[in-house]
Amino acid sequence: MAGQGFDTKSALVIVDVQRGFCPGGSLPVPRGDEVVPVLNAYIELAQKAGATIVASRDWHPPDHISFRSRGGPWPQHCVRGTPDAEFHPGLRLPPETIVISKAQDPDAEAYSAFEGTQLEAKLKERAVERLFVGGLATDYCVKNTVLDALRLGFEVYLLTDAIRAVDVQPGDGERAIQQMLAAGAKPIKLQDLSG
Ligand code: VGL
Ligand code: ZN
Repeated sequence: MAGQGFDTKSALVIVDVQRGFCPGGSLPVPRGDEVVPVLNAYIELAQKAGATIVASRDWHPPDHISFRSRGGPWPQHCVRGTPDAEFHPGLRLPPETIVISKAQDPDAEAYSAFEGTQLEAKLKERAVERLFVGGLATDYCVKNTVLDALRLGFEVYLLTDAIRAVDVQPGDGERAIQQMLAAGAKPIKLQDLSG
């Protein structure tokens, strides 16, 4: 037992667990859907402890700069208001979940859930000091969210059993994990919390 569980000064931050990033979606992360049952277990623990629960979502306009139609690296994905942008239907988000919609500016990429959103303000409002971050994808939005959180002074736990990588290049996910840990994130798994 790590003794580092959820409390009222903690937030569970679930990054981009959307249909579009799961098998069958427009930008599928290999085995992306495997994070869903694990995150549901974290959600239960967080709820019991009175922690804040945040879910970010990629919420692009149809002409987003990251799309191939505009010379970007990605197929069109997670266009706001479409089924592809919905949270994975198996993810049991409680009604009080704070939903953060990101990367809405057509002309700017924004991988971090903090970039151009109210996330930092909402966490500060609740006096949250410690974040538990999981979701999709390890090598893009999870990485950038974790690195921003550390820069902003949050204590950050990386949920290593609730992340999956795109791995455009083999090893990208593993390198992203090493980068997050080197920057100060602490790795944690469900079994460390639930004993
Ligand atoms: C993401 C690629 C493009 C992510 C978002 O959520 O990790 N990856 N847009
Ligand atoms: Zn995107």
